Amino acid sequence: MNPANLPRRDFLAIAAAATLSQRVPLALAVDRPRPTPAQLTWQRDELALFAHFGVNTFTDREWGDGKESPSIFGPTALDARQWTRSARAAGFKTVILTAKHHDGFCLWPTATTSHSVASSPFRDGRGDVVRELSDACRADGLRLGLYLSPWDRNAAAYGSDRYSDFYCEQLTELLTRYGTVHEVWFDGANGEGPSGKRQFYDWPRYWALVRRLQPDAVMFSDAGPDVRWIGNEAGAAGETNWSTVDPLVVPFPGSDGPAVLKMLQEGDPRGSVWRPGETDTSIRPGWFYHAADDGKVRSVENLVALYATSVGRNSKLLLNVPPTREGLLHPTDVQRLAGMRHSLDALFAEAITPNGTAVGLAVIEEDIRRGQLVARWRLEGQSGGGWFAIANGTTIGYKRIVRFPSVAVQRVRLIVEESLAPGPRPTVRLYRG
Ligand code: FUL
Repeated sequence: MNPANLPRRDFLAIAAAATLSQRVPLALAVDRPRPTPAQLTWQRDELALFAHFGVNTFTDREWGDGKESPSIFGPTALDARQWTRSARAAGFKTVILTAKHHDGFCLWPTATTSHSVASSPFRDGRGDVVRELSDACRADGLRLGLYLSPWDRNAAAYGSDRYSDFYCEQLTELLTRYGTVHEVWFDGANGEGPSGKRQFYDWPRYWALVRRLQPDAVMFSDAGPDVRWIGNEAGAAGETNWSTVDPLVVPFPGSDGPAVLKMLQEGDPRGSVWRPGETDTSIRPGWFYHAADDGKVRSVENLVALYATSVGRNSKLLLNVPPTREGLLHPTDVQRLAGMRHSLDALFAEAITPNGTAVGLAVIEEDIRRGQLVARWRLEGQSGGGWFAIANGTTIGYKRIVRFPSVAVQRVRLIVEESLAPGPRPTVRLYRG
């Protein structure tokens, strides 16, 4: 139900409730952090596909130790177009590839180490998975994202000052050879290297390099700087989820502790920077493909619920769908992705105007170009007599999806009970659910 299509009395009821019930503002809306164009595009995309692929695919492990021989990397039928076509058909807008995972094996022919596809049987040592994926993304109109694990269990330099140079060289290759890279994905994993030492990561240097080479890319990590980890790998953003954070609470990836976790999950209404949360989780129990998990792929119902606990809680869903040893997305996974799309399309096919019909699902949205303001809201319905609450919550942000027991109502209105500042009225669309 777009407000423009509302009967006039409902429009007035919602407008009045939204403006009159706001509490004393904490600040002017113009002072609030707002998304950059790249952050806005990132959020509106809603869905990104994660592809964990590498030597672990062939050893059946989740974390390689860096001692794997490149000779084991031999996908027999790799077809990156099959990945991107499946992703696109399911409404995903970006594919993020593990260009290098903790084992250090590089999926592109890097000049920094021989521990790469160039030493493998894949395409007789002339293969480049990053190139094939970037070409496929371009062909199917998808964005490309790359994950370069800072933890490298193969690199001899790991644990020494030289490692940052090595890491920056790898970043430079990835960010200069393949055209536009839209997201650069950093995790904070930090373990012992071959030298038996932990590594000091020079995050300001890495981030500055990415900004220089790909100014429009968003950078993901616990600490952003552009988008933050949501704090778990189970697929659930906080029910309260601000896109603003206090950067001092999570200064670098790998920061730890209860305050960090709360900041990742919920953000901070008084936070000084815009850093929305990305919810990464896997369609299978692990991140890498294991044939033994073929019967444990998330169901369509589960994926629809996942959409609601991520995108529907002001986050973005990064769903991992790991390629098999052939180098293809597994048919079961592809079928579940298509089922998810079909179910979401059916669920949101037609917004309804109540008029006595039962509603069971609402999609509430703030215009986040103006920042995020709503701190508490209540959805009310009216059937015959007075108004009664049908749902309530805290934050809204880009999108809040709320399901409630179906109720027949004549009209609905959204009451904004608490807002950080006066701002645009959130929109409400209703569905049968
Ligand atoms: C973590 C890694 O340790 C996991 O293997 C996986 O890649 C996950 C997405 O990030 O930090």
